[in-house]
Formats: sequence, structure tokens, C-alpha cells
Amino acid sequence: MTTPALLPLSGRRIPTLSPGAASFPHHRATLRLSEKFILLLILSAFITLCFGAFFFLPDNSKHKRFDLGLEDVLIPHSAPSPPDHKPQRGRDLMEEEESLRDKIRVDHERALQEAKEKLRKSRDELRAEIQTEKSKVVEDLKKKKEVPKPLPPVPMPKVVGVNDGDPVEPDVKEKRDKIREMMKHAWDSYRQYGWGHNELKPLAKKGHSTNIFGNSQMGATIVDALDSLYMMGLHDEFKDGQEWIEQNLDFSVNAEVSVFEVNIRFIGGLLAAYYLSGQEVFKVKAVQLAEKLLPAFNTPTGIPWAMVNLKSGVGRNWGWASAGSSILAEFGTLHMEFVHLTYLTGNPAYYQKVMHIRKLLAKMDRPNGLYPNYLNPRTGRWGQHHTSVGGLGDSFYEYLLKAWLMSDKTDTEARKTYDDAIEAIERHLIRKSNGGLTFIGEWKNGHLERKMGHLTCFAGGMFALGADGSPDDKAGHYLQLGAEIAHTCHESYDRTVLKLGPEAFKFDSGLEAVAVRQNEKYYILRPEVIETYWYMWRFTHDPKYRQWGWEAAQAIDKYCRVSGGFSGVKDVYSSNPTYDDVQQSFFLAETLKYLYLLFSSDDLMPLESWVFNTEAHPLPVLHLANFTLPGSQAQR
Ligand code: DMJ
Repeated sequence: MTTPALLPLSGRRIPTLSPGAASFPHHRATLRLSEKFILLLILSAFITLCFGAFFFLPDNSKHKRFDLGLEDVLIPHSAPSPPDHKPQRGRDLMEEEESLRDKIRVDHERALQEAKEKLRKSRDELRAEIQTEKSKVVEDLKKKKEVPKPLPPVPMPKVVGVNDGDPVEPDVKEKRDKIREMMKHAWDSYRQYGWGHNELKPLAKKGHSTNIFGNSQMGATIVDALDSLYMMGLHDEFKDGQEWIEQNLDFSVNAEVSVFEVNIRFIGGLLAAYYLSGQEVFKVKAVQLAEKLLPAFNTPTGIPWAMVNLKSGVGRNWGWASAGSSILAEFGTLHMEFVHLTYLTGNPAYYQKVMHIRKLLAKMDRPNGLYPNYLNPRTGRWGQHHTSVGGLGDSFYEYLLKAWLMSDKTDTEARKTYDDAIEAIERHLIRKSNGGLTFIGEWKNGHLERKMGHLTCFAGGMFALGADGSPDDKAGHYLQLGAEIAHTCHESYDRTVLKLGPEAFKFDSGLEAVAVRQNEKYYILRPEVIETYWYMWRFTHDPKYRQWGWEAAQAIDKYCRVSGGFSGVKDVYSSNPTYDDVQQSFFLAETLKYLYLLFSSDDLMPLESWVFNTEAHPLPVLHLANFTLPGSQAQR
């Protein structure tokens, strides 16, 4: 019979033998026997070799390992000393070798034992074991991700007046309750329709985002709103936001974001939430995010790019900015948050980055003592000579003053830079209109544009805040200037149909604080006018500021409130306005917070202890006279 022979020789299939070969069965059996013999011989030779190698190969313990990246190279420490010269050392070496051999033997036996046990197990048992090990690794990885690295402990600054602030007057209390109700409506709507998105479309009732957040869902409204919720005593909502942040806020995303916006809203918001609540998670997230912003500073001058990709670290500037420039109000509005980051982490990098910007600016020539809004980060030269206390320039001046306040007035360099800048602004940009309204215009290539933006209205509050400590005892003058700006901005509201301020207004050709162009007539829930009312109220207690604030609150509630939240309006001069369908995150961070503070007593967030960043996130005053910031000595 010609049986097909399939011999398991070295695992290879042997082709079916020819009928001729089938007639030599004895020969085949002999072949199998000799093959087995050869195999046995090879195996025993191999075992002998291993055994010999184990005892006679050079001892690795006498070699230093040099990791050259590609492979390990063994280099002897030194030639072994002849035993007759150092007999004790020779004995020591032998003992060392012996104990090493014992250890290897034990390890070897244990490994063999484990292998044997494994072989005894069934396939299913092995599979189950592998599965358990796999899940353990996944769990461990998860835990590693979740458990944040602890940061070094630092003295916690004094945290005072973070809640209550109940006003004694019942009518004021009623107004404050109304503001809290508006906050609840804005938050609940976002919670219901836009949760996790950056912002809310209150009419479409869905999430919204803009390019400043890089179109990734980073929950900007949650982060921006946290401290307002906390101050207003909305603790369940705060907890809800905190949970979202713990579980979802992740910065390892491929998103190109605005360095400035992310700093003022996210880092500022997280730091404030940390200081108010003491919850570590906010500090850890702020630091994680700040790390992602640092590559933006990798420019030839150290002036950061406007945008950075959080994943790749690649930065660039806005296409619309003059000559590829970075923007003064963007790279000049990092100081407060970055000083706090260094304070909390002990990492000098943050502080050094912002101090480098300050030093670089100090060395530059300034046309008429003014700071142009554009600076090229490659060449270190100014772009277009356009100076503004509104958009593109505003918070640069604000942060000079606040750097001084936040340092417990020890950063006198910042105060001096602020004073000099304000002096030039007063000389060249501040004028009185024919109708007697004080306004701050914009300087464009040697020409004053008699136009003021809604954004510029924050300056009233800034002048009042900086009055104390101004040079030549001009405190009264600056408080008066703050009052005049507040009045002008109130007029810009009062001269509209909706009693809400336009984006920009003119003081030209008979026009007094009114918008002309259609694209300047919108109101997008901005805070600056109310912000100035609040500072003026704190410094003067003139009841008109509460009155003006209440007018604005009522107008917002009447014209901007919809069932799905609050929306901006496109034309404040139209009795039948259309909505822009965006609930801006700064409405919850700033507008409603400043209104709430306006109707609270002064012991809520006292200005001696807190400094508000440009997005209204409060940061505590650091007593830097008693504390040296890491990296600060190297700078001086
Ligand atoms: C806010 O994001 C900040 O106040 C910023 O400084 C400029 N203005 C917007 C709101 O109007």
C-alpha cells in the first residue's frame, strides 16, 4: 500500500513518497532512528555549552555599562589586581562572584519552575491569565494618567472675602438676587444645550466655538464661569463644572489656540477656581495647560506667537496682523497668570518669559512715548504705528498696573512703566468732545481718530484703580478721569434705543458717543462698561454707578434674554433687534460677575487682597516682599 508519508521532521511537510520509495520500509525506520540520535547529540552539546558559558564566561559585574544610545558597550573598570598584591580584595571578589552565581542559579530555577507550571495549565486557563494581566496593565496606565504629579507646597496667599457680601439694603439685595437668577439661566441653558462645547448658541440651542479655541471642545464656558458660580454661592453648579473638568478637560488635542485667550480665560479661570475653592485639580490643570503654551515663546526675540498648536507646539501669528506682528494686548497680557504659575510651581520659566518681554519693550524706542499695537517677533521691530487703549492695546496697560498691585506694590518697575504710558496716552489720545464728553481716541500714524470702542471703556475702572499711588499726588485727577470715562460710556448706552452700548462710537462731525457704521452697532454681552461702574462704585460709593449698572442689567434681561440663554444683538439702535445667537463665555465670567459685585457689599472680594485679571478672574495679592520668586534674582 502506498501510504502518504508525512514525517514531522523539523516541522516541514515532506512531499508524498513515490511508489518506489514505499518498497523500503526498513530503510525509512533506520533513517528516523539516526535522525533522533543526531538530534539528541545536538541537544546535549547545547546544554554542555550553556553550562560551560555560565561558569567560564567573563563576569559582567566587573564591567561598567556605557549607554551609547545604539548598543551597550562593555568596558572594564580597570584590569583585575594580581591576587598576591591585594589578597583581601581577591578573596572579596571570589565571594562576590560566588554569591552572584548563587543568585543566578536561584533565579534560573524559579524561572524554570514557573515555566513548568505554565505548561501544566490548560489553554483556557492561560488565556484567562493573559486577559487578567492585560486589564491590569490598562488599569495601571489609566491610574498613571489620572494621578497628577504633586506640586511643591508653597505658602497659600491670604484668601479672604470669597463669599457672602450680602448687602444690607433690601432693594440692593433684590437686584443682586436678580443677577444670580440671570447667571443661573445662562449656566443652565449652557448645561442643557452646549455642555462641554466652548460656548452656546442660545437660539439654535446647541454648542458654539470660534477659532480662538481652535475648534476643539474645551468647555470654555465652564472654566470661565467657575469663580462667578462660586462667589454667587451656586455650589452645585460649581461642583458640576469641577467634575466635567476632572473627567474631560484634556489639553493633548490637535488644536491651534490663541495664547492670549487661553491664558486669560483658561489659566486665569483655573487659577481663580483653585484659590477660591482650594481644589488641587484646578491648579494641576492650569499648569498642564501652561506647559502647552510655552512653545509659543520659541521665537527669535522671545515675543510669543499669537497662536500655538497644543499638540505640535508650532506657533504663528494672525494673518491680519500688520507685517506678521504679534499683538501688544496679547503678549502683554500674560504677566499676572505667569507670575502665579511660577509662584505655585517653583518653575522660574513662566516668570522669566514675561519679564523678558518687559525688558525687551523697555529698551525700544516709542513714537511719542506711545506703544504701537504691533511688534514683529522675528525682527523685534514695531509694525504699523497704531496705538489704542481699546482692542489690540487695552490689557497691556491694565497688566502693568495690576502687576504692581498683585506684587503688594513691590514691583515698582511695573508701576513706573504704567505711569509713563498713561502720561503719553493722556497727552496724545485723551480729548474732550464739543459736547464736553471725555473720550480716548486711537492714534494712527500721527493722526488721532476720534473714535472710542466699547473695549476702551474698561479704562475708567483702570484709572480709578491706579489713582492711589500715582505720581505727583495726582490721585484725585485719575479718579476724576475714571469718572469722566464712566460718564461717556454711560452716554454711549443711553443714546441707543435698547440702552445697550455699541461696539464703537464717534465724537466727530457733530456726533457724540454714537455709532455710525452698521458694523459698529452691535452689542455682544461685553462687560467693560459695567466693569468701570463697579470700580467707580468701590472707590466713590456714588449711587449713580449702581443705578447705571441696574439700567444695563435690565436692558440685557429685556433684549438679550431668550429661552435658551442670552444672545448678543446686532443693532442697539433698532427697536426690533436681531440676535447674533452667541452666548459669549465672558458674559458669565465678567459681565454677570461685575454686576453681582456691584450689588454686593465691599467685603466680597476686597481689592486690598484680590486683583482681577482681564477676564475678571480674581488672583490673590502675593506678598513678594517676604517671598523670592524662583528666577527673579537672575533677572535683576
Ligand atoms: C474679554 O475677553 C477680556 O476682557 C479681554 O481683555 C477683552 N475683552 C473681552 C470681553 O469683551
